[in-house]
Amino acid sequence: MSTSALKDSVLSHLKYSLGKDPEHATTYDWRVALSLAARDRIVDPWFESTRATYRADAKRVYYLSMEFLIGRLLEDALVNTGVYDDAKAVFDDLGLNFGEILHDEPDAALGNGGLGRLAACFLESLSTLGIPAMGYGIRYEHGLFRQRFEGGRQVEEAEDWLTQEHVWEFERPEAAFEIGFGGQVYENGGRAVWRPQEAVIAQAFDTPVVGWKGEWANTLRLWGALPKTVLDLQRFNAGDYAAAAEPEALARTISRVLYPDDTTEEGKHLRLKQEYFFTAASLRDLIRRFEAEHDDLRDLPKRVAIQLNDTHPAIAGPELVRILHDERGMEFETAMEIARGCLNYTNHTLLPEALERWSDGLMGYLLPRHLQLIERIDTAHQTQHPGIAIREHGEVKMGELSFIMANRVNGVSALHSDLMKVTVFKDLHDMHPDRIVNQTNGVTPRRWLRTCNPRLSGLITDAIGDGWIKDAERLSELEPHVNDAGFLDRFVQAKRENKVDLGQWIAESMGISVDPDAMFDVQIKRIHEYKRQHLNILETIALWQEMRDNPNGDWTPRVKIFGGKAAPGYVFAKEIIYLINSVASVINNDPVTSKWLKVVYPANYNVTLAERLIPAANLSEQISTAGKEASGTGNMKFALNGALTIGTLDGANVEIREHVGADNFFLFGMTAEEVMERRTVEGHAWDAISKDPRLARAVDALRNGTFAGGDHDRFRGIADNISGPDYFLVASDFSDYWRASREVDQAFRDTGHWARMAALNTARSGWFSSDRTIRSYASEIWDALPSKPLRNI
Ligand code: 26Q
Repeated sequence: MSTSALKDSVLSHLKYSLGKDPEHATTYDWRVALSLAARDRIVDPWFESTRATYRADAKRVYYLSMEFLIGRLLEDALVNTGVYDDAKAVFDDLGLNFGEILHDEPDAALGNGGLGRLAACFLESLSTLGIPAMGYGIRYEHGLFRQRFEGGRQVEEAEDWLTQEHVWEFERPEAAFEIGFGGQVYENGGRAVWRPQEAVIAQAFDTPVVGWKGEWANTLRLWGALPKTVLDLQRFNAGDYAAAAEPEALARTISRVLYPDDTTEEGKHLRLKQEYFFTAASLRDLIRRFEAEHDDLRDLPKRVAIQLNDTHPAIAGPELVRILHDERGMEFETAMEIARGCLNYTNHTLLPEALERWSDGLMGYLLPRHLQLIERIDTAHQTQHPGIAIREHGEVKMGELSFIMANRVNGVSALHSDLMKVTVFKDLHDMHPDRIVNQTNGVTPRRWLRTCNPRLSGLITDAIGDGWIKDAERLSELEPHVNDAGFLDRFVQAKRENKVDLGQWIAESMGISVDPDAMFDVQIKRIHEYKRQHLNILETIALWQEMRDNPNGDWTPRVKIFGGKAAPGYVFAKEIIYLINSVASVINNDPVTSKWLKVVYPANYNVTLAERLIPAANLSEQISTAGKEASGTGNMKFALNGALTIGTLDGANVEIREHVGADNFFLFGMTAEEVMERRTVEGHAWDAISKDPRLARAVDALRNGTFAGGDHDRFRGIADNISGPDYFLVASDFSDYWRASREVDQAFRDTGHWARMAALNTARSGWFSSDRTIRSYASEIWDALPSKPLRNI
């Protein structure tokens, strides 16, 4: 692919696809023209992948997920197809700002956080490995809300990524299914027949997902909801225009918005509709594909592996049984066996409030036949294994249903999988001791190192070649280089330049000046009590207080960077946001401490902002209460980009520490076991506060109005929580967090040693590639083989 051919292609799309004269083209026009030119290069390998899959009659993997947090697609597509440098040359040549064109693309924010981003990394790895796979989800018109701060408080605004043309997708009007809801179940000749009361159409929209070097491309198939009848013409003719448009509005509601809540389960009617809508459409689609080539549905488990991303698609179990038993006449027991042979379930949380349950009432109303089948599944299971019920207190427990219907159940880090066995799924695990397996999460090194951090990846490639991009464990070849002063200098230089870029962006977008030689200390993730952003801000307050006590001290300069959204209904999380912003405005305006300490909280954290922040981080904050963060994936991205972690023994932190070495990781806090014990100590928070005067003074600052213009009540809620119930043990972990933070300060001053530790983090993080994770799912869960690479570019 030459630069001139790419240029011709861009200009031709500008002219013939957009109808624009280069003289009058806007940034948007250029971006769309380039995207179409890039897309052209993906279509052939995409078709070829599909053909190869048919030829090989290969087993297919279907990843069902309510969320795919894919972010921007253009830069990734250019890098993966190997035309990034050509594209840059084309735009340099045209005298246009290439960076501005890339940044014009809106984020596809079809997810809340870790679970959705994991699905996106998995799709990319499935394509890089050449495993025939398809991601199934919902084409939300409005992705995760946009966050603004007004006077320090979070304000949510609707996100509207689809108002601009989404160039990456292909609409498939021919791939459409009718999905029913409600109604009654009748008996007909000994068979159950479900007659839904209403129905909508699920229509497919396909986006190709290209792997490294453009060798293979899989499909992300997202379902949009359409009405069966667009307009009620009778009502329209009678002049009742609003009522006439009602069927369309009702149907479209289903794929209208992403639920912006990632922990508290809310029993919303529409959410269950969304879950059934995309699950039922996906199952029908994959069965149609199977039946086009095979005639015996009993072979389904040999040809198809279905992965349920959490319980959100758990209705797949009863739905598959319904199709096989009610619609195809298979014996119930056989149908169960076939369904179980295909289905697998990934659990992403142990938080009891996040485990989905649906009331019998709602389930029976929306999915009457499924409720009957769930009862039957429950009874069948209890006959063989008494003591465990899927239904309890008038509710269906989706975790139990998923477990029982799954061939394999997996946790997302070693600790989390072990905890599943002794907590939420203890009884089921005792009955089915082989079912739970661990699959520690991973992240794609293409997006999360190669693309987002070109300086560091260039340096790595200079040192060891570019084999690491496809085989991340080869990053270990960097180890000998960490003793080479020249290499370390360049490593430090790359990090510093990333920090300068970020500093400029912070100055321009927020008006805060930061010192690029200060430590960039970053905590980016959803705002949650268990993730403990309030522990971080409390330590910031205590540090600021000590700096003011001792303004001639030799303090290590820090920029504390926060990023993250709170669920709109999560009051405490929103209080934490308000507190961080309030602390920021006091500290950033204090002339006494301004050369050492800044607090920066850019609004609207998303995938694109993560790509900007992670390459510039020195310190990664992974400080959840042990036992609460199932895995974390941001933690892996930071380590890969040469940031050191300050963290608890939670989720994948445990494994990161094992890989990078305990000397290159700042550990603090109670273990999961100690956490459980500590909670039984009466007055644990008060006890911790009374033993640590620093903590007492920081909590007091929340109560005396220091950060609230003298208002004593504004942060009383947080203060009372930390010193009272403190379920997440902020107070009890504070002293050790303070100790570890000061060790970090000391370590950062020894720049040579810090650089070595940082480089070792990069060299030893290759294991956290999602390629490793996907290979392991393929061999231990799916029994699916990578297909041969098709071509090399
Ligand atoms: C459920 C019911 C109703 C409404 C919303 C939900 C819902 C939505 C999203 C529940 C949970 C989620 C998302 C959970 C999530 O992102 N979990 C994270 O998954 C990551 C990938 O495995 C882990 O790394 C994180 O530790 C985990 O918190």
